[in-house]
Amino acid sequence: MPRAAALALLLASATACANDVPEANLGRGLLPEHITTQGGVVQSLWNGAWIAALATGVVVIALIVWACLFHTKRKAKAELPPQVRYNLPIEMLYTLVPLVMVSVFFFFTARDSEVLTADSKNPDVTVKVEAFQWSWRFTTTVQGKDTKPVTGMPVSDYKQGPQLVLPVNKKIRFELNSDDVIHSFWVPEMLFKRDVIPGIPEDSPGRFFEVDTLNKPGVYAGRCAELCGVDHSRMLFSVKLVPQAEFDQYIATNQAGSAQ
Ligand SMILES: [Cu+2]
Repeated sequence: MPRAAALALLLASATACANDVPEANLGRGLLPEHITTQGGVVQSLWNGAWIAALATGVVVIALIVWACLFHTKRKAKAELPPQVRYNLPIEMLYTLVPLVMVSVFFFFTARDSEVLTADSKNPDVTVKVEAFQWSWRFTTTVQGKDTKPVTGMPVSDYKQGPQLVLPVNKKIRFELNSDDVIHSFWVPEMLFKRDVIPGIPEDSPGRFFEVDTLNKPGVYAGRCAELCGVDHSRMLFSVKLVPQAEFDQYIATNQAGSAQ
C-alpha cells in the first residue's frame, strides 16, 4: 500500500516539524516561555502593549456604541442637528490624547531597547556565530580559550542541526558574522532575533547582543528568520542550556587544538 505508506511518512514528518514550535500559552500573550532575563523584559513590554491596546479598544468601542444609541436622528424632527465647527476643546483632545499614547509606547520601547542592546563588555561566555548558506558555525570562547567550532548543514529537524551548549545563569555574548547574504539568528525562547548582515563594521552595535541565561536547562530550537535562499527553512540549530558543571566538562572535552 504505497499510499498508506506515503501518508504515514507525511504524518511522521508533520509531527517532526511540529515539535520545534514552542508551546505558546494565552497567559503569556501567546509567547513561548522565556529562557533569558532579557526575554522577561520583552514579555512585560508585550503584555503592557496589549493591555494598553485593549483598553484603547474598549474606550473606542464604548464611544461608538454611545454615539449610536444616544445621538441618532429623532424621527419627529426632519432637519439637521446643530452643526458644530472649530470646536477647540474637542480638537485639542483628539490631538493630545494620541500624542500622549504614542509617547507612552515610545518611552517603554526606548527604555527596553536600551536593556536589550546593552553591552556589558565582560561576558562569561562569548559565542562567535557564523551564518552561511545554509547553516551555522558556533565557536565558544570561555576565559580566552576557544572550543572546537560546531558546524552544521541543512536539516529538517533542529535536533540534527548544530548544537550550541551554554551554561545556565551566565552572561552570554553573541558575535554575529555572515560572509554571504543576510540571515537572522533566532531562538524563539529568547524572545529576540537579530539580523546577521554581511559587511557591517566589527565594532558596530548591530554585530552583537548579550543575554543572561535563566536556570532553565533544556534543548531549545533555533532557526534563521530571514529568507536567505533555497534551504533557508533548513537552517535549523539547537541551544542546550546545561548546569555549570556539565558546561565545564563540555568545554574541557571540546578544547580547540593547540595548533589554533
Ligand atoms: Cu539564513
